Amino acid sequence: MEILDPGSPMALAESTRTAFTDWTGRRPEVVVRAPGRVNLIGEHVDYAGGPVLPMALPHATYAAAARREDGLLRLRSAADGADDWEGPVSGLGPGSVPGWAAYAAGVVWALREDGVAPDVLRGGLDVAVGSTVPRGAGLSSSAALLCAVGVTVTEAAGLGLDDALRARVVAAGIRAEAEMAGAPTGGMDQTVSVYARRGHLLLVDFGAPDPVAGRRHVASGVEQAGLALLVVDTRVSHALGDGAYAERRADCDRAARLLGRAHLAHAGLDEVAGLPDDRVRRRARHVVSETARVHEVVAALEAEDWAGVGRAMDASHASLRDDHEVSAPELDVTVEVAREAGALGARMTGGGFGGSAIALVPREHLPGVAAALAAAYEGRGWRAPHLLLAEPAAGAAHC
Ligand code: GAF
Repeated sequence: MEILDPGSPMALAESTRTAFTDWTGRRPEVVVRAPGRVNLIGEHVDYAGGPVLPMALPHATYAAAARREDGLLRLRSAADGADDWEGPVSGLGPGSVPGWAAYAAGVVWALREDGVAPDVLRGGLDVAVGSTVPRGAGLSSSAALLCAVGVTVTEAAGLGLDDALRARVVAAGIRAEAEMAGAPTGGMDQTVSVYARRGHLLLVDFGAPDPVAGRRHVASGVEQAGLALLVVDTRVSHALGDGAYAERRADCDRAARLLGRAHLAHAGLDEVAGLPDDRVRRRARHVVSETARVHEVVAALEAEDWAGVGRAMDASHASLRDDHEVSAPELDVTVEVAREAGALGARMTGGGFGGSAIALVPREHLPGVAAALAAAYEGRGWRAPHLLLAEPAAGAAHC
């Protein structure tokens, strides 16, 4: 079974530099790395004002860039089938850019709208990107792209990436994904790609009045405890994913309105039980119960109670499968097989409807879990899953 190697950051930065030079005939002025992410727990709660606990992956997107003087944005990706794109920065706007380039151009547009780096964006930019974040795997290849390009803009302007500027890059990434790429995400993915710290999970409370106070780095301790976080990419991505994500958001917004709550995650289970519509009630129950599980996991991590972390992961999966209805058969089989083969807990991770699962596995059980997954997939006639090891990496920075 294939283990997806994140590659060496130095080698990947160098190959992105070379790709840029081969394409433009000049040296890039900046090279930036921004990671994909995997979420340990706190799923489908960011858009409902709840807490999340993701980490950055060592798998990342690399972007090399240099300024221009003619107002053009030119984009190139090393990904298979990704066409080059170019157009004036001044002409960017929702609906103006197709495909992958909508993300890269989108963040440039959103930064320009916010007044960040006006000189760089007046002059234009050449940007070449390459990535080791698997696409369509629920591991935020899009946030990695958004944040990598966003930070190349701020770096090209010579701006120091302080906390306030990071927040503007995150906001531009969220806006670009919603308005240029049509995906109304909750903000977890862009936040962790920009703010993550090596060896740590990032607790972000999307219901906190102050977003800075709502963020805390939590030491992982997984590796030191002889455990591993195994990510299993089912390699299935269900087409209904996009519309269904927006439907979940709409159900949660409705529940919050009915309860008179600014943030559904702040409601109590008793309140939610009184909601009139069965589907909306189950969606709300997921949000409220998942919110409690995030706090349980933070406490369990701090107490090194690994069985407790595993139990909460299992309960999270059941809630996402039964109440929020965002799982998929491949994800359900993956978590069951991983547990039977020795995982302490397992759950789907990310938006769902396919994509990836995450399992907390004692290191000595890793080969057994991999073999059991290979057999289970083969027995069902499914393509073998891809595996990767989630070792918490740092957030976006220049290379
Ligand atoms: C996707 C979204 F982009 C996030 O904002 C989050 O809602 C996640 O699905 C589910 O937890 O990754």
